[in-house]
Amino acid sequence: MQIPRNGFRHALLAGERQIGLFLGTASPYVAEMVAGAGFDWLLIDGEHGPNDLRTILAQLQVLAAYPVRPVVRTLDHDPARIKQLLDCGALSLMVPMVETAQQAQALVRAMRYPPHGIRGVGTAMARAAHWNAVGDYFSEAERELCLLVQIESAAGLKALEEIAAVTGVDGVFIGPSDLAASMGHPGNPGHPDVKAAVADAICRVAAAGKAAGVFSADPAVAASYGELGARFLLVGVDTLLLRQAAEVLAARFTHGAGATGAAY
Ligand code: 3PY
Ligand code: MG
Repeated sequence: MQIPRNGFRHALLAGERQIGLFLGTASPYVAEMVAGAGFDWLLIDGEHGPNDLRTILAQLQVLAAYPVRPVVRTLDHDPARIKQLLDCGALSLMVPMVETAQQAQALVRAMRYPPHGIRGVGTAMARAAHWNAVGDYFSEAERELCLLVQIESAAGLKALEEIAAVTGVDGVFIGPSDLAASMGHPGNPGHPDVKAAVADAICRVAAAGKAAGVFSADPAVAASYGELGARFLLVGVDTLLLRQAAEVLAARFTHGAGATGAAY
């Protein structure tokens, strides 16, 4: 038995654009609902979404039946939590708040077994290794696992080239919301200075030879980041899609707003 091929990682390495959606409801049912919507990847959010190991596992299990590629965003840099996510079968991890090359190197080590890293061995308990049924899990994991680091602070921007140069970092995702806060514009990722910083960061990641990623729920802004060379884009959030659609429907019947259906 073999581990699944990590289509997300191979697509990034081949320079193919990946369009994705945030999953923030912590619900396998919702994950399955959007699994066939047409996105290339789905980001299960373990940083801000109310997820725990079991809700992440359940979402990975339902998504395994679909061609869409799941990526898990970690809560933090903790190697013990990273180990459990990998053992649960997450092939691609996105790690928030990376500000130095040393942090990126530590994350690479957290994802690798000795002698290249510090990941503990527990394949008998690991869905990832199909509970020891995968013949050579150790070398297959080395080949298929994908590490995306998030740069989302002024300090991270300063160290961008060193972070991107770390071997084992497959992609660098710019977080406009945290970057906006770090630049003194909390809640305003659309501020011109923030958009300029994001655009510059995308170009610098691409120039460093790594895949750049970014989020914008504004389709025009997301498209402009794509034109600059962002290879893995998040273009929406399931929670926002549901809340906004619910508001439009409610308003249509309660205040008359949206009665034209123009919001759709
Ligand atoms: C951010 O914008 O801060 C994110 O983490 C996601 O885009
Ligand atoms: Mg962020």
